[in-house]
Amino acid sequence: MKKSILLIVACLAVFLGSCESAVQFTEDSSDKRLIVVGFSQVGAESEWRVANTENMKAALSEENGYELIYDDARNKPENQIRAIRTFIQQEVDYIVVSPIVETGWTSILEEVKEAGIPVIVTDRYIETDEEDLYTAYIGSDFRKEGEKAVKWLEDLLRKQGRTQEPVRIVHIQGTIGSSAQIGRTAALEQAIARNLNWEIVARECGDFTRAKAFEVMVEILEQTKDIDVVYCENDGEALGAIDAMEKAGLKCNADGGVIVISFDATRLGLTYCLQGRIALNVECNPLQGPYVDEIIKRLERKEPITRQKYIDETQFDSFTITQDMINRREY
Ligand code: GYE
Repeated sequence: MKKSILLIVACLAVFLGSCESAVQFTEDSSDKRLIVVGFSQVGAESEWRVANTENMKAALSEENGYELIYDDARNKPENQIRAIRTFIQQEVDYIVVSPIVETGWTSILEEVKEAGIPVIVTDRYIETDEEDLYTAYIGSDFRKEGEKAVKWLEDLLRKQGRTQEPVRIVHIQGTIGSSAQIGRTAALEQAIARNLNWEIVARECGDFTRAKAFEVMVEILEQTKDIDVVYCENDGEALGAIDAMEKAGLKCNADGGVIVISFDATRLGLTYCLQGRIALNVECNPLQGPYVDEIIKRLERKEPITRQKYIDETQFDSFTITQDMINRREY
């Protein structure tokens, strides 16, 4: 009898011992818990956007310490507000947002602030007077991109001796109210104001998509085919506009044809550039994921961060681009 009591006590001791080690294990794993991030993306309107989404997902992966809740807003600002409200309810650790348009952010970001969740804005900007509504920004200087484009065009036209004769420009804009549209449009407008021979013969919104740009360009060509330059605010639009022009019998090239200007410099856009059909492609770098990861990791370690960062960007033109440059591209 005594022996069996001893045995029961011994078993209990082993059992309790294993419980203790189980508790120990749970504590250890909670130290390595995943950082929960809600990411509200614009949509999937362009090749640039797809590359940006893939890059973000790779940087904010589970292997890298994250649980990513991804939301595609399908280019509708109201979807974006709804997604962010859901992230608050889910008590995420961080919110990353690529804003479709610049306006309409104050009240939702106040709700986020109230909940104590840091916000990292990527790609496009938000318009707000209250600086502390977001923690950090990483993206592109769209105004500067536009300025590079018009400067290149001014130089080309000067070289071609076209400083007096009328330069007839078609302007295909991106999603109205987005930072990429606002910055790239502003640079063109400023250039038109200083080049008295430049004129806008048509201006339409292509919504950053190839299909929409094709549609609007077909309509424009019904009005006029007397076009010197087509300024498109991304590669998708440039491809759509070129499809329409070539179908109508126009040649796109910087040497006597229609000069097509584009932004993004995705592989496909650069292939058109190598073929001479896009004259200038200003790079817009979508590889922003590693910066977002770095900011979050720094915030976790309570280290200082750079609050505002513009990513490095270059440009390519049909006179100097090579296949090798395209091969080296990541997107
Ligand atoms: O140029 C376009 C995209 O905001 C930088 O959005 C981005 C723009 C990019 O869909 O292709």
